[in-house]
Amino acid sequence: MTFDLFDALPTDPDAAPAAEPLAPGAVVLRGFAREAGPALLGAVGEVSAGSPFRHLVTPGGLRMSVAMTNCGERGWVSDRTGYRYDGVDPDSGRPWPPMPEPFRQLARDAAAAAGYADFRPDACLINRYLPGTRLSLHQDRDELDLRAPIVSVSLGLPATFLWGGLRRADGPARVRLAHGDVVVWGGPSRLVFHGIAPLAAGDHPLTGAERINLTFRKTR
Ligand code: MD3
Ligand code: FE
Repeated sequence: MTFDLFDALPTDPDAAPAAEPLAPGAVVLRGFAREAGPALLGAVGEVSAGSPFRHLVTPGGLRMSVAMTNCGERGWVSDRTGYRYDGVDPDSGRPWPPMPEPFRQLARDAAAAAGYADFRPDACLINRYLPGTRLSLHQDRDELDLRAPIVSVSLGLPATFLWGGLRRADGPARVRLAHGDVVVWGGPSRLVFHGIAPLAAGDHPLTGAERINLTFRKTR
């Protein structure tokens, strides 16, 4: 029988997801957010009803291919004057929607599973990808406290995560991120260059032709 080996693999659906080291300080929790997926996506809908997705402009004047919104005390924004975290949504003129409780809980649990106790993010950037959308290699360094990790949650269509070294010139490694995968980026991995390859077309049962990525951040 061909499938004996596969049958022998652990398949207990209640088993805690394995924490797989990706690089020093970076831990992948495959499927960690799968159960919470529908609740998280519902909350994304509520956040984006208050602060709609928009394509920000880089300081260089380029329109970003990713559509973004935020929730929590502060949100990441970019315009001709630069990048910053802002307590006010520049489009609505009001504070960002509050961080939904399922967001807060998932970020906290994932950070704890990766060895970061008591993670309290004050910002969550929400990225929306459609087929063809990409995110070019960058570092996330607008946060004041670089000792805190960033927790990222992938929902919907799978993507190819590009992972550079600490220098932009280091060629990127590729990692597949699928629905429900959570990655905790801390320590030596906090300042790596990273991006997302152009999203392949597809149809996901929960999001259709979209990929949603949540990144939880402690910005101060
Ligand atoms: C490694 N988002 O929002 S998530 C971003 O899928 C961002 O939308 C990508 O890069 C996305 O800034 C990638 C994985 C990720 C997020 C933040 C990181 C990896 C990171 C910060 C530091 C190091
Ligand atoms: Fe990033």
